[in-house]
Amino acid sequence: MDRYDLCRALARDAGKLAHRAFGTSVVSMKGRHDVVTEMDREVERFIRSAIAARFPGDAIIGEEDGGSNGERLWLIDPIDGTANYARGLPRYCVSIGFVERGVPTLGAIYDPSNDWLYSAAKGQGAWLDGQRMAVSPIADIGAATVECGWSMRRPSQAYVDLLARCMNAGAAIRRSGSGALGLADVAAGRAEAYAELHINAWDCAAGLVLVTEAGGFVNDFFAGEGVRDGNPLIATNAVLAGKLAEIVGIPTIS
Ligand code: LIP
Repeated sequence: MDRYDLCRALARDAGKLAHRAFGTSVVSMKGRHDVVTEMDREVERFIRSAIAARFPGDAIIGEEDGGSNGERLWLIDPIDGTANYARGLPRYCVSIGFVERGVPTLGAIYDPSNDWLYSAAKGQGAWLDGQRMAVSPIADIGAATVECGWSMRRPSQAYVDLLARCMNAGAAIRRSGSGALGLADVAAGRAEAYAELHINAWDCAAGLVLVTEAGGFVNDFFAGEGVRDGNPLIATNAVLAGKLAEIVGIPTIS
């Protein structure tokens, strides 16, 4: 079993484990509007042990138990959209990304509520189960839907200003509570863009591969200390990239 096969199989198996406690797992708070459940921790342990058993030399960083960087690095969000998961809202996923020497090369996102497996490997396209995915061709920001991810990691006013810039440009706005599924929607052409002022590497590593392999554009998220500290993120098609970068305030397009 190679790393891509493992990534996909693990995302699905971990998602089925998570779904057993959907809406019922014991909840605690890591901070304001920052939810964690007992199942987050159990799922991350499940994923970590499977990776360590097959690829013991690889590094692993997970949302709940951290970890250290390495040339071959797995980035795990055991439950992305935890606030939705905890309340029984069917908009959450397991996200597993793999980064080799700073380049994201594998990704799998499993949505248990729909039994949808999104996957991509560098140079092998992006897939929703057996269907090839492609980003939306819409080139007019005034006809675009932009999902604006949100967390308390940036000031509320900065988020309000982001929304205002998107809406003043004519875009429709969405915020669904799962950054990984928001990126999967861009890869599937269900939204024209995903933007967030700050997102963590484990939330987006898999989705970055999905979007690029679906013909889309992402900023250089892993620049600087992106793995350790996170970064701003835009994911869209090539035509809207410049406009999105201006709206979000990402200084350069890589
Ligand atoms: C996620 C955040 C992300 C946000 C998502 C989700 P989770 O956290 O880290 O920035 O846009 O909506 O809330 O669900 O993995 O704790």
